[in-house]
Amino acid sequence: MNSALLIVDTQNDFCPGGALAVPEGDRVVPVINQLTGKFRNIILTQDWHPAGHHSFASSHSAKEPFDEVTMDYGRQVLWPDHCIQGTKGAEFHPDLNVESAQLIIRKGFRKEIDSYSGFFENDHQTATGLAGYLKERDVETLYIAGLAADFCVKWTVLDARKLGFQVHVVKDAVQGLDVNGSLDQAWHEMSASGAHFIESKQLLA
Ligand code: VGL
Ligand code: ZN
Repeated sequence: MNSALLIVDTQNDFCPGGALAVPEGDRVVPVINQLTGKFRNIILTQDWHPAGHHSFASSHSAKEPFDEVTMDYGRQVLWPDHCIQGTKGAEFHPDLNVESAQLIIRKGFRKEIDSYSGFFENDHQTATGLAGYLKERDVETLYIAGLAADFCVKWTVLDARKLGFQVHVVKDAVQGLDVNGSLDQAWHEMSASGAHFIESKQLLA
């Protein structure tokens, strides 16, 4: 059975010093780099927004980052401007081993809709193409790492489970933002979805 390492949004803006920094987000980088040696299939996702993206608080009058609004597709947290196409913040962390990746899925590139999951945009309907790619490559098991545990990692995990993939979240290779309890909730939701949790050392052994 084929497996793949799926590395979610390990980009400068989600690391300390970035526009939407995950506390200790950069801790995942050396862990992920060790894991890449163990996989033949490595896939990256990259948050990739145009300036003025509707998920940015700056695109709404009288809204602050981390406020919520209702979009056509449902609730949306508003974020500081981040991962703007072509900027340093949107680049992968400089120490991340990206050479071994065979596919980069960019997401969130349409102004009107956010995309947390690597599989679907936030309408939960518009596919990114990742599921088709994995299917054609006979990949059935995913090991998931990256940022942020409670947003893009969580939604990628939930969609992967819905699509029937076996999912292992590498616990020490993810870090969360924790907005109003979102991290605890994410662990519960991922667990309830049937995802498994492992430590990197179990994979490296
Ligand atoms: C993410 C918020 C906004 C993530 C991306 O990668 O978890 N979070 N855009
Ligand atoms: Zn984003």
